[in-house]
Amino acid sequence: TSAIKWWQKAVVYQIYPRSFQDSNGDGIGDLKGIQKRLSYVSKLGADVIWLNPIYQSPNKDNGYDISDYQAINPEFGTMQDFDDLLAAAHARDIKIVMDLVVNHSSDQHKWFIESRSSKDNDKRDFYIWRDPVDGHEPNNWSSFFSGSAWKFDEKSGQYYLHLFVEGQPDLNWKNDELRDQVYQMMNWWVDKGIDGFRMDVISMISKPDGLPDAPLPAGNTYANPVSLTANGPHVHEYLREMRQKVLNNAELMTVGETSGVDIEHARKYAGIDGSELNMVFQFEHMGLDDNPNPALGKWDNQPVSLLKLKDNLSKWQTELEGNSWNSLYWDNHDQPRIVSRFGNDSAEYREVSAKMLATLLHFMQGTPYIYQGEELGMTNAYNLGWDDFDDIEIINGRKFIVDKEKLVDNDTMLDYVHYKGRDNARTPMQWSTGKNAGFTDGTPWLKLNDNFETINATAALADEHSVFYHYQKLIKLRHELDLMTTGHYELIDPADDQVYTYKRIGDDQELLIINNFTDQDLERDYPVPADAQLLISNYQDDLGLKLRPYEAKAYLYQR
Ligand code: TEU
Ligand code: CA
Repeated sequence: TSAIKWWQKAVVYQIYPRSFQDSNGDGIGDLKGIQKRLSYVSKLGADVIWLNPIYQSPNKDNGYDISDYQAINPEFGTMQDFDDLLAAAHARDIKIVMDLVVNHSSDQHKWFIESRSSKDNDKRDFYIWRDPVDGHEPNNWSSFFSGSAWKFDEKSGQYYLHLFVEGQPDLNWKNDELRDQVYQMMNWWVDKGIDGFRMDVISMISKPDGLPDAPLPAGNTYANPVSLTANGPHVHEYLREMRQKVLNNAELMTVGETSGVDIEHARKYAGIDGSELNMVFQFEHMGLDDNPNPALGKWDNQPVSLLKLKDNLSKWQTELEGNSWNSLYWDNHDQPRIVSRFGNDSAEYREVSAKMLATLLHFMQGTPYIYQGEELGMTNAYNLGWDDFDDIEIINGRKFIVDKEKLVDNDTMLDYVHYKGRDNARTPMQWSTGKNAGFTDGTPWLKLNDNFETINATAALADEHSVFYHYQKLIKLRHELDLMTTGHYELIDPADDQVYTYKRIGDDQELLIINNFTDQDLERDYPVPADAQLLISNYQDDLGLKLRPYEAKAYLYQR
């Protein structure tokens, strides 16, 4: 077996700067606030921080629409604040990975302003412009945030492509000069000493030749283009070029957010030959509870099927072993809170089910990601209503699904948003029982979850049995026990629809990880050796294979 790489044993803590910690009372989290909370991240034990975009942006999609890649959004602070944060993190042995958003820019970026100014501008080809076809959009693609993916520009009589919102025109990676400018910008950050890049929708940078229509489900107006835009004809070539021109210039951690990736392409993006990226961040397990109606996409409120989840996670564990590398995650800024989705956020079971989900995930192969507040068992925010939401996906989703297409009524949609909406993850971090949960002295940019008096970091740190300390222990185990990184995965009882049990098998030791996914008392009869060591569990006493609601445990023993 080849040597373990540092990023294979690392645990990443994701910070959504806008919602983490405000330092100046304007209600918006900022870089100084993050610096103040580094000791918290250290205490948890994470090795790496992934920062969501902090660059200059008109915030049409909360920083994922960048108007200057080499400037800090003044809401978050200054470049000096960034340099200070990087130095302070490094002083604590914490690395910082930056979000890289280069599938698209903002429509306020100087490149797009020039590109749109006329058909013969020398930046015209930095973006994807097409003539109308029969007075309509050039093809039937939908934007991931509802409606058409094309915007008509009156001035030049052409449409431009935006896979996300109008303010996020897609960059044309076929253009050599564009790619060169992107690499220069990346090298500028590398020279600053950052530790890596999380690459936003990097699987979509190469569009299919001729931009053909996507398959249109009956009754739909626009078609989801992901099967055509993901893993396009030149994507691997571009990433290999990026490896040569940027990524080999320093010891970096690189993670590709690869929507629409399959096993075949994951093996290329994240192959152990190191020719592209270190790891993929893929979405299949996050799509298992999507609506069966493609026009509704992610919008639904039905629980996931454990059998589907087992099948999917097991596929990725098995198929990437020995050839490429995956990320492990439940939560991020685009997903609802996992305890409310795959767990149980009732007062009775919130903590125990949050710890079960953590245990299930962290013993798998891959690099674990923890999204701010997940380590507290933060829940979805049911107290937010239509007037409170900020997320463009929610706002456009309602306009399209309820108002325009009338697919569901307002109340059903609200139910879906409370279950799946991105703002569930974006409410401010809950630090204490104080004013605004200790997030800000001012008015928070997004309403707080009203459960912060019960669920907050101060309470968690004071309780040795909290979700926080369970995560801390999982991180410590990963650092100490190489088997968590290297062991061969084996699913036990694939047809058991109540308990998710698997092994990680090494040369002379093995781990057995048992997770009761239900609120029932159950019993199982796995052969556990008498001298097996119980490494971690989410109950304080041990009843062996009599499993209480959401009980999770991991045993280590000699083979
Ligand atoms: O998300 C990419 C992506 O695949 C989204 O469609 C995601 O699945 C969706 O948000 C889930 O509801 C990235 C960023 O993580 C997201 O925050 C951005 O909005 C998006 O790219 C555009 O930059
Ligand atoms: Ca602030």
